Amino acid sequence: MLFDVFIHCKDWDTFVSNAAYFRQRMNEGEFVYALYVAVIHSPLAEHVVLPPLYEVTPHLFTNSEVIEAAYRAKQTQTPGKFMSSFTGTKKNPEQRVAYFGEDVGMNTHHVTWHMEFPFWWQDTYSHHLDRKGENFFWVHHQLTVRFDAERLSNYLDPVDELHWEKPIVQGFAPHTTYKYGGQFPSRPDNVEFEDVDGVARIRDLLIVESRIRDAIAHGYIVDREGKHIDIMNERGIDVLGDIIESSMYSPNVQYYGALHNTAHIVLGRQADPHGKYALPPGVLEHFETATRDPSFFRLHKYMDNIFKEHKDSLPPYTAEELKFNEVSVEKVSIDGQLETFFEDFEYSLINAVDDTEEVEDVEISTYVPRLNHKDFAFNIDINNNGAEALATVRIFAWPHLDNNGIKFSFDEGRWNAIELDKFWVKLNSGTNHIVRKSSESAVTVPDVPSFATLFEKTKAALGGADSGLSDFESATGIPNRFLLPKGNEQGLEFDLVVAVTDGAADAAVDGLHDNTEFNHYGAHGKYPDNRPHGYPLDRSVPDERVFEDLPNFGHIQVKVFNHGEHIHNN
Ligand SMILES: [Cu+2]
Repeated sequence: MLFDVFIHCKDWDTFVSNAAYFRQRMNEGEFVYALYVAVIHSPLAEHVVLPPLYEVTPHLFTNSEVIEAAYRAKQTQTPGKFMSSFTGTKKNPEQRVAYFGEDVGMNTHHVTWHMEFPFWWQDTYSHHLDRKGENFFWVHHQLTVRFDAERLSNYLDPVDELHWEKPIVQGFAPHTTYKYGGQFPSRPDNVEFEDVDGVARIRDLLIVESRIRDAIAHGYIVDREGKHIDIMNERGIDVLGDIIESSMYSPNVQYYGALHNTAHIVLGRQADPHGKYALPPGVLEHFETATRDPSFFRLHKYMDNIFKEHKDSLPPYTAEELKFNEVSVEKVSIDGQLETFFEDFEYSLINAVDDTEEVEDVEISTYVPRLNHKDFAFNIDINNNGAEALATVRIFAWPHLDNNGIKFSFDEGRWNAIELDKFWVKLNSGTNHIVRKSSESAVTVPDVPSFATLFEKTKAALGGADSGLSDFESATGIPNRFLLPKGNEQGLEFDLVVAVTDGAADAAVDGLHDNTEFNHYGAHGKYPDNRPHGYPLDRSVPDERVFEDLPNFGHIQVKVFNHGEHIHNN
């Protein structure tokens, strides 16, 4: 309802006045959520840069131990800077990849994506969210394959999919607390699923799953009126995404249910499925905290495999469809080392503690280690024997070997491919040398400056200076720090592939080659790429010679190193 109020405001003054009024009267969490979604979508709030959520609601991003220290600092009026550590201990193998699921930037990415594409969105608010269902598949698919690459970097097996009739292998102790309402519940290892009162029975989830798998096998979805919607085409994935999430775009919620949303709640409530202990909702029930729990990735592996069933049912691309006139990729190489490291990142906890006018604020912050990578650039040499042409360049990488040291087949590899970049260029006749920097990746976003910096720059802008904040207008994307998986000491080997395809055929809007700021996940207006997400690796590849013989396709081996470097800031 609060979002409704904001989105229907007709001018800036009304919008801001309503925000100020309801800030005093609404539940804090609801207020922040409604305001953020409204700022992202309202035409009135275009160009507004939202402060990083980990500084607005720090409770959802750091440990209760750190939050307690913050309260003590405030009470005793002693400034403090506290170390946040990841939740487990070395006895838990999952701890080796906690830097991924518990990263404040990753958590922000996940919640921001869900704010760009709310499952409850209705087009009557203002506009249609183009390819929302497909985007739902793709953003979570990328999290799934990226997490597996992090696991390989740390000598862990890939994630197994969740199974309703088998125990939830990993437990989770969140060490996280609500600002109001107590600790997030914990779950021991190997819990068996139980029905959740008032939410769903496990057998209902199994039934809904089998209806979805049936639709995939049939190649069509049955809508509310009983009409068939064909999904055996490149737009099928979009309808399936709407159904599986499910969103208001689902053509038949009554029949296909809301597998993903219900699963999050059912999994999140396994600590108190019958509400006997009045425990608050689990971490899986908030977008900010969900990726902290390793079972998030089990749940999404399960969804991802349903999507795979559909993608694999579509006819593979032929060489004819994939080739691009007279264009060939001559050489692909990397400038610099693909190397990752850890660094301490500090952010303010001032909003974690309550504020009163009589009590002075003191500086309270936390720092946490986080993954980053050294700068590098892709070098791509392209030969164009035809006339000047617009081209789409798509760069992916997949681990060369699986957890048993066995080489991935092309077909397994392409499904595990991490999308590193996608951009449009104008190719001249003859040779073209393209240098694309890691910082330019369209799938990533830079870190939003701190609240304090945003205040300063805004003040300066009011005084006439350029705010210099336009890079941060959209925070929807993977943090650029996470562009590369961690890798390891010996270098984790990846297959890096570059597909150069016909830009004129791919582009859904004009002038893409001029736009280097194109936001990969952006929801406003028409999605700029006509091709399905993951193209041309989104469909099964029964014969890899189709790709290996394709002139406009480059394929090299690279290694990602991590030498244990950690840059401390204190
Ligand atoms: Cu999600």
